[in-house]
Parts: sequence; C-alpha cells; structure tokens
Amino acid sequence: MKKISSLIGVILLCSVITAQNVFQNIPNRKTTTLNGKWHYIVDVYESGYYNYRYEPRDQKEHPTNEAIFLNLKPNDRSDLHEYDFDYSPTMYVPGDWNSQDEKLFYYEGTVWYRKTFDYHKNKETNRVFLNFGAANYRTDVYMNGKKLGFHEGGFTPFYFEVTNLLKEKDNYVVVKVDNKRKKEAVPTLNTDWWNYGGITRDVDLIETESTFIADYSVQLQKSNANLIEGFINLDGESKANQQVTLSIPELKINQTVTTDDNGWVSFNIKAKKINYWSPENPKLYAVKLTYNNQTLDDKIGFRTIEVKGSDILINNKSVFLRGISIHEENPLDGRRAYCKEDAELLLGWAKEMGCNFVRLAHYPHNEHMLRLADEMGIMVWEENPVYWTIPFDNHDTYLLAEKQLKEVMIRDKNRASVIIWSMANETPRSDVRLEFLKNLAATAREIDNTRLISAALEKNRVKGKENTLGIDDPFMDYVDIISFNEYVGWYDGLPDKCKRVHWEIDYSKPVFISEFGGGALQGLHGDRLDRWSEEYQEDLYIKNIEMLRQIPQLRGMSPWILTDFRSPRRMRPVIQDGWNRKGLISEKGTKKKAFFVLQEYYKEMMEKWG
Ligand code: GCB
Repeated sequence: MKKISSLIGVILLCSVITAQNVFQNIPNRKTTTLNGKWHYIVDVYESGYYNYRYEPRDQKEHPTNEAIFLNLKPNDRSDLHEYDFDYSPTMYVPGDWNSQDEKLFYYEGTVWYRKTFDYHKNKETNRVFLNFGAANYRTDVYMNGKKLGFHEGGFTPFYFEVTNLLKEKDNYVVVKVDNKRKKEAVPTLNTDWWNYGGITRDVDLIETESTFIADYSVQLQKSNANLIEGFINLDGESKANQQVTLSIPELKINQTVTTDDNGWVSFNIKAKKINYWSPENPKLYAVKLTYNNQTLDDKIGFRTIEVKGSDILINNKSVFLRGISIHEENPLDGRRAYCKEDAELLLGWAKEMGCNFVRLAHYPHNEHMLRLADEMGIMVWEENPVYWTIPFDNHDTYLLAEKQLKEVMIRDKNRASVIIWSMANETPRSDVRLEFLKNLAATAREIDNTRLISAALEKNRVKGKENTLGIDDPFMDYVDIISFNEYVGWYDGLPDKCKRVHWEIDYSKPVFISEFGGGALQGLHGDRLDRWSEEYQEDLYIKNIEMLRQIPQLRGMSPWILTDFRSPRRMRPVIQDGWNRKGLISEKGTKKKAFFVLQEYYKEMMEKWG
C-alpha cells in the first residue's frame, strides 16, 4: 500500500494536458524505439478506467488497485487485483489490434497496453520525450503511474516530455487506446473504411539536449524560385538569443541566424542554380541545422507550386496530375499500413500504373509515405479526416478538425512531394459547413502560404439542362483547385451514361477529379453490363476517361482506388465479404483489367504533358 500512496502524490501534482505538439524530423534524431511486443488488456466496460460510480479513476485522490494505469501487482496473497499485465497476451506495436487478435477483428472500444524498459540518459542535463506516430482514436498515456495527458485523433503524431519521470530501471508506459466512434469526433460515426484500433504507428523515446532544435521549415518562397525561406525554433531554457546555422553544402549555403526571446528566427537566403525537385527529377538536398554542437540532418527538395488560370505549375511548368487514391492499408495482410515496406508496396504500384501523384485518402498517412514520395518523385495530396457529415455546427468538432490539420501540416511541411492540403471529403453543402471549411482553409493558408488548398467536393446536375453536370459549391471560391468526386457509371447510371453527359464548369481554375470508379471482384469475368465483373469496371474506366476529356480545365485525377480495402459497409457475400471492391488491384495483389486502362491513359498524358 505504501507504494500506492507515493504514486498518488505524483498523480495529484500533474495537470493533465492535451498533446498537440509535433516533433520535426524524428527519423534523424537520437531515438530509442519502444516498438515491439506490448502486453495488452481488452477492457470492454472500461473498468480499468472508470470506477463503479463511473468516475475516471485517474482523477481520484486514491485510485484503487483496479486503476490499470498503476500497473500494480498483488503485494501479498490476500491483495485483491482483477488484472495483471504480466499474464496478459502481447501484440506488436506498431500495428492495429484488429488484424493481430481474431477476437478484436470488429472490436471498437478500449484496449490497455503496457511496455516496460530500462533507460540510460546520455547526459544528466538531457531531456527525453515519449512520441507516438499515431494511435486510433483517443489515447491516454501514463508513465510510471503518472498521467502524461491524452491525444485525440487517430492519424497524427503527439508527444509528452518524460525527462523527470524516467528512471534507469523498470520504467513502465501504460497506454489506453479507445477507438469507439463518436458523432462529434473527426472522423465521425460514419465512414467507408475499417476503424482499425490501437497504437498504429511507431513509438519512440527521443533524447535531446536541454535546449534543442524543435521545429524548422526550409522551402522556397511562394513563386520565388531563387529564395529559400523558413524558420527555426528552439525549445529549452536557453533558447533566446542563440546562434543556429543552416547549411546546404551543395548550394554553398552556410548561414548563421540568431533566435529571438522566444527561441524563434526566420530567414531567407538567395540561392543560385537550384536543381529543382520534380517527379522527373526528385532531387533532395542534404540540409544541416547546427546549434551548440548539435546537428540535425534532413533531405529537402525545392520546388514551386502554383496555379495560373486553369493550369497547375510546378517549377513554372504545366503539369497533369496522373493520380490514384490510396487508403493507409496493406491489402495483402489486411491491416493498417505503418512501415517503409508498406509504403514501398503502395507507392510502387502507383508508379507502375504511371502515376506522378497520389491522393492519400481520407486522413494523414504515416510519415514513411511522405518521405518515400519525396524520394520517388510522387506528388501528394494530404487530407484532413473531415469526411461526409460531421456536426459542422459543433465548435469542439471544429477545433478537433483544425488540430489534426495543424498536426499534419507541422509534420510534413518540409516534404517537397506535398503540393495540396485537402480540407475535407464529400461534405454536404450548408452555411455552417461553408463557415467550417472556410475557417479551416484560412488556418491552412496562415500556416503554409506556399502549397495549394483543395477539398474533394461533389458534382451536381445543372438545373434545367438534361444530362448536364457541373459543380456549384460555394467553397470553390476558397480553393486553388476545384476537385470533386463523380461516380457516373456506378452510383449514377451505367457506364454508357458517360456518353450522354455534358460538363459545364464555368470556372477558370484547374479541375481535378478526386474520385470516380466502380467495384469488381478480381477474377470474376462477364459482360460489360455484369456489375462486379472486371469487364464492367474496365468499361466504366474507358468511358469515364472519354467523358472527362471534354473538360477543358481538367488537370488531373485520382480515381477510386489503388487496391481493394476493408470496409464494414460492404456486406455482400461472395463479392464483397467486407471489402470495398473498387480497387484496381485486388487484396491478393492481382491487377484487374481497369488497371491497364488507366495505365494506358497515363502513358498518353505523360507524352502530352511530360
Ligand atoms: C466516396 C467516398 C469514398 C468511398 C467511395 C465508395 O465517394 O469518398 O470514401 O469509399 O465513395 O466506394 O463509395
């Protein structure tokens, strides 16, 4: 019991914080991975979190033995305990729980995780942070019996400082992950993808000096291909008035700048003869930031991205976005994608199809995808999980959406591959929704004025004109690229309808088709009118492509979708069995006929646009 009361002291001292800090460039920092096997406890009733009065145990002055975050063991043979991590099963982190334990395949609720470890700090003065790449959806984090805080949002990173809690021996991190869907959350109750739960991305301890480079941005100024600008931000007690050096040896840049009282400094540096990043030439420069004998390396590409009339210009050259939409799922294993090998598989397929662009739907994907896209020369659309009908009138929901948008923008701002921030997908038109999206777009532009803003909107019929489609969404005024999903031939008529459709889009902005497509079970053959056959999907692609050629401002597309993916909405036995079949590649990795239609079209577009 003594042990418990000393822990309580620690608990009371701590004020619980909501994590929303994002570390820049974790791959190049001094880290110790906590990936691997973690013990877990499935807590359907959340008994380890709430007491029998339904009060959170971590807010009680005297939490009883049942508070799982305390990670207790019976002291003697009479002690009452109803959980025990040591005898509980283990699963792999990172990874979703659905694919690792058959009983958890459909599970939506709380699972507790525990990892124990020893840790030796390099220097007495160093600081240590506990970082999660992502965990879905709400994560409460405890270390050595103390609550560090919580994070909401399933696809963005967060960290807590643990310097003062760390011991040399027998540390334990206990994490409660809850993936229950909620109406007011982002995303909301209703989605068309699998609600994978768990600690789905890497967990690391990051060790820094007492004052260190926390964040930075290094990129070309908007529309100025000869000026590299950005900022550097130090964190720590002596962050004011410090010298930091930015060097890019290949460009003969070596500049020292001095931070202000907040540890912040901005810079702009003229640069000559930059070898610009582009899909044809994914040049990345070695960039080094040095502060007080600490160095942080990165590889950064430089390019401009702009819109002029209906053209998208990369490095001042018109481009056609040969894209494909992708979910963060490894279909071969039927699980969330989380590692570099997964990114290689997915982006490798996209490249094979002839893509120079991917739409990472419908939420921020793991950082491996972005770093690999940088290396492979694939341009990227990143998306905020504002999907379908979230409660647009709820201010807390707005704050959650904004927080997740900021988190991904902070993480990926130095990736040249990212050219578009997407605010939302298929949201219903209304005044409150317009306000919501306008505010999100304004925030995005404030954080990053160099990239383009868009959202996957919806097409509509043009009133009074038969077979005429267009888009009439007031949010179009706030985006750089008019993107919309159209499902002619699947949800809207049969593929033959494509021949009858006229498009009327009176806007001189680039038009991008963020989705079209249809389902096919790989290996099911039939006539082009047999829904679910590969021939139907093939015909749908041929006719959609022909139809879309009529749109003069068309500057790209990301059809739905690269591979079949798990979705509980897809219940039809034999054909679907829990899979959305709109993939151009099956869950076994076999290409369907439509894959080759798109590949052929992209060959043509490459010849035409370069
Ligand atoms: C859509 C959604 C996407 C769905 C797709 C479908 O419009 O944006 O998330 O999966 O349709 O297959 O119905």
